[in-house]
Amino acid sequence: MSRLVVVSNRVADPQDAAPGGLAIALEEALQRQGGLWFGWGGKLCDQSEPQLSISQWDAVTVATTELHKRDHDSYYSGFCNNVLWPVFHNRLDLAAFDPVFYDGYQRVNRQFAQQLLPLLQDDDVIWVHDYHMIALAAELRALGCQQRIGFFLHIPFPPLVTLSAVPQHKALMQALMAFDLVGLQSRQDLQHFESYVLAQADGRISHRHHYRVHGEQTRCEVFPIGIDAHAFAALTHTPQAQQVQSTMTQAYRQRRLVVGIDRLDYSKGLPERIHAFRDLLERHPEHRRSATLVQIGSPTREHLQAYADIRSEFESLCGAINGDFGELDWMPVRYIHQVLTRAQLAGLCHSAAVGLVTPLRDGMNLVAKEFIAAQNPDDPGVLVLSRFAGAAEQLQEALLVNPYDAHSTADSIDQALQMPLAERIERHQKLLARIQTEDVHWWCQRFLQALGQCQPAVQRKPRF
Ligand code: GDG
Repeated sequence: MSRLVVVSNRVADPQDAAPGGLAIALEEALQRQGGLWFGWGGKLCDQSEPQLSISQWDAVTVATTELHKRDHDSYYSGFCNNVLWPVFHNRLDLAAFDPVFYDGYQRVNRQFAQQLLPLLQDDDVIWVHDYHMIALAAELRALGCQQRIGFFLHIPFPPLVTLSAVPQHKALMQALMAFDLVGLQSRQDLQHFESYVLAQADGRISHRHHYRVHGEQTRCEVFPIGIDAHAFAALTHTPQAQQVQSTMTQAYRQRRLVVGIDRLDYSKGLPERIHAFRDLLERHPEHRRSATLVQIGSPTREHLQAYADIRSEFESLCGAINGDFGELDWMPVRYIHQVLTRAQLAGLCHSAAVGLVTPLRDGMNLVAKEFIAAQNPDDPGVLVLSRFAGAAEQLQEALLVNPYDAHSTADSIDQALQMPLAERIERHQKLLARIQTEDVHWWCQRFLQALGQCQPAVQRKPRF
């Protein structure tokens, strides 16, 4: 079995007591095959050369590098989070196209390639993660790397017209074609990829899942990411989760909980969620005093202006709805700007009658799957899910909503709160079966199997 090399912007911390599903799945694959995890360790350097630190974590070698402060600003805050994140989430209005950002992005991708290359062995299989590293395979190939290189995009692949607003879109897509395998979250992402390749890059489909552009050939397929559904369900039995459940029962007595759990990101549709909840209370007064929205908005990328703006917009909407509808012993929205443990999140999901997952755009959305995993199968809550989340393609038995439409989203929350037990059980059984089968291990194995089937670059025809 080939050794697995995982590359991501950040490396998961082995000391993390509550790693997410992705870190668990990748670590498991790395431990099984033996492997190397390479990424930025979180340290910045000034003038000196970025240092590589290498440590061992059972069968896994962890190699972390430093970034120059200037590169970090232009690469991470600049091109990653001021260009690629907003554009790929359909927010051209929030993008800042400064050429300096792209230079930094290329420098960091080149630095990663230069530092990774000497660590590679001949039959390694390399799996690169996410939008921070689109240029990595091209940089590695330029240095002579011939191992198989796969790429998984965790965020949505944007429509042609949106992507082509990025001044460097041609170079980016050319770089993407240097990967042997490109994995996307949803069929819609694949359609967007295909329409770019066919219409903009003058490419063609050579055979199923294989695309050829200017002499480059890559395979592109859909691999929807999953969670470890059994592990998340097991968290609901931990003391921490049960503490949350009893706190919720005491604090809310007969009230029904509607729960939202998100990083406080503008892609997650948090202001729109408050508009929908307000609409629900206005048109369905029977839910006043009886339903409460508990919203975790965990801090994220707080140094960026767009994130400060979404936070103040969201907090002002929470204040207004509580002021307008709150009573001495009931508030419609309880908003918490903190990071909870995963066990606490599982307990919160388990206590909820409704899970409200309404991003405006999302590659997949793991919270939707975690909510399903955490339910009591004999009395499950109902998932209200945005049809603009990649998860909607798999989770058709959820109540699918258009989050821009407050009125119809409110109607779906009302429907969820009133849904008879038999219907809730029927929907939940189907959803649970799907997230248990198509879990994070299934995702990981399918991707690695497909990558293993790709011909190594050395056996392929010349690229240009
Ligand atoms: C990207 C893509 C794609 C949230 N608050 C807390 C906390 N979380 C956890 C959730 C979940 C994870 O963070 C968030 O995952 P999502 O999938 O919802 O969203 P992104 O962070 O935007 O992830 C996304 C994903 O990559 C995987 O490919 O699904 O579309 O955007 O696991 O539970 N965890 C803890 N405390 C919190 O307060 N411990």
